[in-house]
Amino acid sequence: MTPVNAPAFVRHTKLIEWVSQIAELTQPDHIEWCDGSDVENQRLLDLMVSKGTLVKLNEDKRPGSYLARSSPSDVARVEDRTYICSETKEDAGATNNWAEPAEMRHTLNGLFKGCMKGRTLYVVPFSMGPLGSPIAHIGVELTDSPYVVVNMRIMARMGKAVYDVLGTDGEFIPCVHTVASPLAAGQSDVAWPSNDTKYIVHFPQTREIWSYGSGYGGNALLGKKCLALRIASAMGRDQGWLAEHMLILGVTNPKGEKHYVAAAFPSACGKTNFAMLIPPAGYEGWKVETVGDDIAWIKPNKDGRLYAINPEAGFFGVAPGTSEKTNPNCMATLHKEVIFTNVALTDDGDVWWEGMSKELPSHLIDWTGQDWTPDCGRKAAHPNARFTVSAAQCPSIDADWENPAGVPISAFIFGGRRADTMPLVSEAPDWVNGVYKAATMGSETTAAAAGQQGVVRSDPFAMLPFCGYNMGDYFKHWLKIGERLEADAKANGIAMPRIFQVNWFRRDADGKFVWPGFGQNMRVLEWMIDRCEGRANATPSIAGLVPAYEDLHWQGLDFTKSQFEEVTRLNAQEWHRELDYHQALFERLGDHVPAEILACHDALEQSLDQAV
Ligand code: TSX
Ligand code: MN
Repeated sequence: MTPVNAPAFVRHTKLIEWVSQIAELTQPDHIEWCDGSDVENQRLLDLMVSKGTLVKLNEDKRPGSYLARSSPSDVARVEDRTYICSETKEDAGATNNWAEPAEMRHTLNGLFKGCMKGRTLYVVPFSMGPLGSPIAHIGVELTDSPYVVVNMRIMARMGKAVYDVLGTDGEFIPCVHTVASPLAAGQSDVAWPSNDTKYIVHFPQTREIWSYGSGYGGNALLGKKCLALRIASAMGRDQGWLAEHMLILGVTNPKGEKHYVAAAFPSACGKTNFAMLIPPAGYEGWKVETVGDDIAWIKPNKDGRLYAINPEAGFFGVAPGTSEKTNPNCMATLHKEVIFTNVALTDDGDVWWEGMSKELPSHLIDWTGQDWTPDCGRKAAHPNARFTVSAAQCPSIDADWENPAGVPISAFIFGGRRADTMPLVSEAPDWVNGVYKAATMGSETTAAAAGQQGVVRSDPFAMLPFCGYNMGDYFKHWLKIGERLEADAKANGIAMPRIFQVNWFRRDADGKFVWPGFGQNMRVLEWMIDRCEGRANATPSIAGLVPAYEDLHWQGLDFTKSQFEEVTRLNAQEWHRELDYHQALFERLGDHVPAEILACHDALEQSLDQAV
């Protein structure tokens, strides 16, 4: 192997050796060591405009912004092509695809041979978490996609400064990505190269990521789901911390009491909207500030508290449904320097998507590049269309969002989309019951996703697609963190983080949403903060500790006691069915489910029998 030349700012011998190895395997025409500079970024953007990968948007309406249209066969994460290659199948657990590591290495070695021919290999150094933070981790992604480079620059701290932190022998997580579309000499490229064969592969033991055939989102921006969740969850298990699929927000009341909460929701529950919530009328003097909208890395501190960072630097959010009504902070964030993917293009060079405005534009270019009119019968934007934008541009960004020490977490929130059974809000009586709640959470599949309504799909901790090891062991890890925290908190005379469950999506008999949601969720946040401060009332129930109508504040909203009854009613029959769902989940997960969790289930069944 002949070592490749690296610029002077790269002083890490092992890294240069690894790049040389991968270059020998993948055979790129060129190698570029990215420095993350504005000049480099603009050069790549211009290159992609000239190749048709990007459309430059109207500079007056959307300064510095671009639109990418992916191949219609490359529009989302591919869970059935995602592998956790731990030593044993048991360690990956029932919820992950597993392949024997040596066998998978052999497969990948064959696939990656010559896969970058005719392309440039970009070396992309990035930090997940503020540069140099003790909670942060470094990755280096080798990719043949310039689209990945410009997106990684927004989503992570990317560039030269990472090499300074790495030094000559610092640790990094190697990530190899290819669109798997080699070009023969003279062969012209397509706007969005990809391959019908796709592999998203994780080796948790050696902490490596290999991604083949897709250029989209979590399949290709390897710092996000692959590193910050799947690999990091396994690191957290080994090192005593948590890598979670959670937003982080700070709430401040008019007295100036500030609490940070971390919240996990499955997809299509409006995580980004909640992270950027604007307090409604009646909440003058309150503030909600955003630390992150998707991922939290959380470490127990000696003081007995949990401290969380957002490992990301940007938002890679779903565009459809985002509007001035649903999320004004997000709309403001998108005013400049955005990369849009698979949204529609307006005639004046701006973007549009379903749900952005009530009035439909009379003409658009849709996400496939075709003419679109309101009566054409097709969607203008793909339902999974995305924006990539710097978190620093968010008007509600928290002053401490880049604090290397993280922010102290007062409470966890777990939620799902449920038409019935689950009340608006409940609190777990203790940590173990909180872990039970999170372990058994689920969401109704939307009609679009499953072709049917009302089917509850379990999504423990909203981590089903993102846990890099056995889900039962993951529950155990949460219990262990709780035990450690309980001891440290007690010694320091401080309260444990509380664990809440919410449901913004209860429906009445006519199928109408009963809870107004969005900014009005502030009322639920207020109750949680008051619980943390030891002020608010709660009553035990089968769903945990729940507020009565009088325990929430209703200033500024006309919401009657009977409406409250609709969003909080507990029904024994529904709960019997619910506990059956939990039983089925535990059977599926197998014998790694902790005994404490099974004991919670038994206790719930008993109290349900007694209550009826
Ligand atoms: O994001 C949502 N949140 C959290 C906001 C802080 N959404 C959107 C989910 C899709 C991504 C919600 N949708 C929420 C919610 O709290 N609630 C609902 C359901 C709902 C939808 C519309 C109305 C009320 C509730 N009302 C009107 O349309 C007038
Ligand atoms: Mn997510």
